Amino acid sequence: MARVPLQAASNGAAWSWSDGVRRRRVGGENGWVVGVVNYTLWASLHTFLVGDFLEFNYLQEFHNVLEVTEESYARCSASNPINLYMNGKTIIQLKEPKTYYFICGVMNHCLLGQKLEVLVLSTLPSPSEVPVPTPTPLHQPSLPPPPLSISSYFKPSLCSY
Ligand SMILES: [Cu+2]
Repeated sequence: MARVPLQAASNGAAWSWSDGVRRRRVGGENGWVVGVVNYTLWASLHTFLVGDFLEFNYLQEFHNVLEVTEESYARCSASNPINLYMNGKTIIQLKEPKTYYFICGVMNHCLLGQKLEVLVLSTLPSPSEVPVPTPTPLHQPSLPPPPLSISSYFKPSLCSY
């Protein structure tokens, strides 16, 4: 057993990793749907790194996943997608440090907000740059913090919602 938690279930963030590979479930437990999740907001609450996986869960009768260009994303154009996925559970590895654009190509779902833009970083930003909202604790813990290790950068605190 190298690294521990495979599921950060308590906060519903629905992401997991093992051996340093991180997988994010798009939209959390709602999945890839129309009219429920603000995917721009969802993406803003997460950090995406090269090598991470996105998992789109959806009903294939109703939705699909199109990777598109920035222009097509802005216009919600489903013509000439870069990639098209429609198997109901689409897992995509983010292999490059760039902005990826995804839309649903079914009817007007994209215009209704079923669109996702993710900025993929090559490395984690330094901790001081990560906007982690920290609730003010009522009592400061008296124990010293655990030693900082590489794996502690991957704790769900980066993905806290
Ligand atoms: Cu859709």
